[in-house]
Amino acid sequence: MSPTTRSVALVGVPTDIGAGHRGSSMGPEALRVAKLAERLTARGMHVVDRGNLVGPLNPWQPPKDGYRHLDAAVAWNTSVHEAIHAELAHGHLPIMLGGDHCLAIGSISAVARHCRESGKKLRVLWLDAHADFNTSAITPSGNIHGMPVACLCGHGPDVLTHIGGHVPATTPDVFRQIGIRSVDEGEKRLVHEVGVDIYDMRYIDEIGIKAAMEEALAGVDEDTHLHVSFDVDFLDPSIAPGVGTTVRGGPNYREAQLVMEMIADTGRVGSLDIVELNPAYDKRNQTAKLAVELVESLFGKSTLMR
Ligand code: 6HN
Ligand code: MN
Ligand code: MN
Ligand code: MN
Repeated sequence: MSPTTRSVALVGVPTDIGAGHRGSSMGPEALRVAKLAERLTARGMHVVDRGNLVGPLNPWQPPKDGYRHLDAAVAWNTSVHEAIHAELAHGHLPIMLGGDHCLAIGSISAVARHCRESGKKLRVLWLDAHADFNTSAITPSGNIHGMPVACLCGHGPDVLTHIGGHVPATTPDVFRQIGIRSVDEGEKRLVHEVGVDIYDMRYIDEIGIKAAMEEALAGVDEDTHLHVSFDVDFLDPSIAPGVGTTVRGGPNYREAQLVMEMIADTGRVGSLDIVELNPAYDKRNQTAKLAVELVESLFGKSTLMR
């Protein structure tokens, strides 16, 4: 392995504990079947598949005090935090194979901790149809996958905001949310109040995906650790039906590719979540295959001729 070879660790987290539809627990295996490891290896990366973390089964209970499955979500996220932090501490680039998006509490708190320890600046690119900034007081569903960004910024139950031991795990200014088109009423007020930088679909329609990405990536430099949290429902459902929470009007195939290519051009990607992929809603694993194609672009595969 040459010293410049990126060493990548795949960490499967087979749970749908935070979601309102069952099935994203099958995401890690669908990504393996779609040849994620093989494709990254073909790009010259050194890939190790760590297998799957283990945790509680989904009890499929209604929400209690504004949260569905809070205890189990804490258990899964605690394991994720430790696993992702260990990979980073060893110099590996972790790719979390979700699982639903509540798991970003564990992964991003670990990345933030690693950045504090290594003196890096954190920037999180949150690719999603949703802002995921609900709290128990405003959530329409109680589903914790609608709450991870709020929890990471200190708005949430102690058992989730304290994962990793630093409260808040990070701050709203590190986030750039791209592709947003479904935000609940109370959630909208809260993201404005705390000042999350949101590149919603209306803005992207108006200025174009290239200009939006230039803004989202402004200020990224050699000291920046870029974390990409890729919720597959970011993509337009016409190309990515395999998610539980489809919202029309997302980026099309080429727009999504350009997003990944522009992130790759920075050369600063240090960690990645692939979440909310739901094989129960997919056909012939097409959404997993598309996610793998996009991840290849995120790591430098390009059709560029100049
Ligand atoms: N996701 N805002 C809705 C809720 O129930 O809080 C949907 C959240 C979806 C979360 O897709 O990661
Ligand atoms: Mn190692
Ligand atoms: Mn999400
Ligand atoms: Mn989403």
